[in-house]
Amino acid sequence: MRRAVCPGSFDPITNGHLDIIGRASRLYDVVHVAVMINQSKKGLFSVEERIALIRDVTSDYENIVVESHHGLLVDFCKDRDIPAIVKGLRAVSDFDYELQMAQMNNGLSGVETLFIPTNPTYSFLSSSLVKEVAAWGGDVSHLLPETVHAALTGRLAENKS
Ligand code: COD
Repeated sequence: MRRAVCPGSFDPITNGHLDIIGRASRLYDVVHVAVMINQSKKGLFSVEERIALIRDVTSDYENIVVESHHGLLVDFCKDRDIPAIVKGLRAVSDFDYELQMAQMNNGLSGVETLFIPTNPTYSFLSSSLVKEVAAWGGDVSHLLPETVHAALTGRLAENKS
């Protein structure tokens, strides 16, 4: 079985993430989507909420498993016998840090990182930008799956009241 992981914060999942996950699912038998827990960064959504949203928007795929992990990504890979990390590359600005992480992860455990070029429609898209624009009332509905957009709108309204 060829396995890969798509890791991230996914706070929340965007169409850019979903595009990469969908493309990875055509290349591997099983794709693990790992919501990496960073306790020093308070998210807009809890880890459980992020997992529920990802499960909802990937429900049409039969080979995607959604999980969370607290710790090193290489340990997540080791525990599940995953030899490949799949990342999306948006722009040159992503490259430096992604290269550092890929080389560190390879040096730590031999795991390989494969980069998929972003769909140009989503090359500017990040969860943080979407949250910022939505918080100021901008329309981000075309950048998120429908359920995620509804969850984001709801959460921002809750936080305002
Ligand atoms: N188009 C294409 N791909 C995209 C887009 C887009 N518009 N947006 C995001 N992506 C892809 C990128 O590959 C990105 O890396 C990934 O989705 C996740 O994005 P985010 O923003 O949700 O998550 P990040 O960048 O905060 O994730 C960083 C990790 C959590 C993966 C990283 O910090 C990590 O591996 N942490 C675990 C601890 C660890 O092992 N640290 C040592 C690393 S060497």
